[in-house]
Amino acid sequence: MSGANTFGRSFCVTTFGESHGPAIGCVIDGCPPGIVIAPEDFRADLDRRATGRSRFTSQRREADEVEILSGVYQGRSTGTPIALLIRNTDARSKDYGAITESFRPGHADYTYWHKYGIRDPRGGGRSSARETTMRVAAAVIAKRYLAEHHQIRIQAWLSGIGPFRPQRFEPESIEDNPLFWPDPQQLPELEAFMDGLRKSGDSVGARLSVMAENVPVGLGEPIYGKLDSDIAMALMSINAVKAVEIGDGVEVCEQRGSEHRDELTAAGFLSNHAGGILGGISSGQTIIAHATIKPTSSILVPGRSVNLAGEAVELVTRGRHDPCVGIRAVPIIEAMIALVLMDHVLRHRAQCGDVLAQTPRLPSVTLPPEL
Ligand code: EPS
Repeated sequence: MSGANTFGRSFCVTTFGESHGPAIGCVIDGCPPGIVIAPEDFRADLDRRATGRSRFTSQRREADEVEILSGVYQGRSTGTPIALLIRNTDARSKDYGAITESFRPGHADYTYWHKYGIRDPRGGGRSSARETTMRVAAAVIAKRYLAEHHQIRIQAWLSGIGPFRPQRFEPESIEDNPLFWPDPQQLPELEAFMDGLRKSGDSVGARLSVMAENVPVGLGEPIYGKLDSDIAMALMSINAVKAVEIGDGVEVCEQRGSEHRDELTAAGFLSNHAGGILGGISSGQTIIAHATIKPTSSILVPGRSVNLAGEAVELVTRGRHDPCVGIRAVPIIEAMIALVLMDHVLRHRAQCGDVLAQTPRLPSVTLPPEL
């Protein structure tokens, strides 16, 4: 398959559209029939991802109204391709006049230009964070199916901004603040940091964590369809992600086997260093993953670059940009986990739906994530 704009093997999502084109959209093929879907069901997650909802994000204000073009009849999915469309309503392409002839340092401008020999510089075209809107929309349907059929619940949060790390984990406060931060006591300090950053015209990176509870044992297809390799691919495919970790991630370098292994008892696993995946297959424990996102490259701090002729230029990116694009990635990371799990639930049912294991499944215990 050339082009690579389709994700998943059984629950297949193709996204299309550019940041400043007339619309963005997706086609979902392989969706089970009978799922209740209405345009307003997309609102909550699209709002969590959207720009312009707090002073810590880009001030572009998109309506993000979803039109359901096909695949839904009388409010239920029919099993035929579901096409969703969102029209772009607040693009301001003149902001991009300065970069049509040169390349933002740290941005995909340079690589798109050399790969395709043509690029849509307006809003970053397809390399824009706008592209992630349709991932979130498609995942609303996946999340609903996973919740109804498996009681799977997915929640992400910000687990790092620049030098800050949460000192405590209070899950109920994640959705109560615009930074999706789990430690409310740190918010005044963090908000002051973000305000200072915005005034300086610079940007900062972020780390995100996500957990999926009630995932059944058995999802994932070794060797090349491991659940963790598909999660890694899904998270790394989000624009600006530079690192992905599962469970204890890079911390395993310092661990002993006796420490890392998650011991089994009849009452459940005693720890979750593995992040809910053993040998590429879900263990029935909570799935835990992390993604680290680079600082946005569209910043007001002047930087050296070259123009199309290869001559030296100094570049400042004006316009409406995110000082920390990672903040808006919380629902995006949840969406990608939902799409991977949805795909694997359907794949598992197709191949192994008849398998009966003789050993009782260990109860799933949700342990507080390591900070
Ligand atoms: C983006 C730059 C800004 C953001 C945009 C992502 O776009 P513009 O320059 O057109 O105002 O607002 O994000 C969205 C519009 C969105 O919906 O996520 C970028 O360079 O990635």
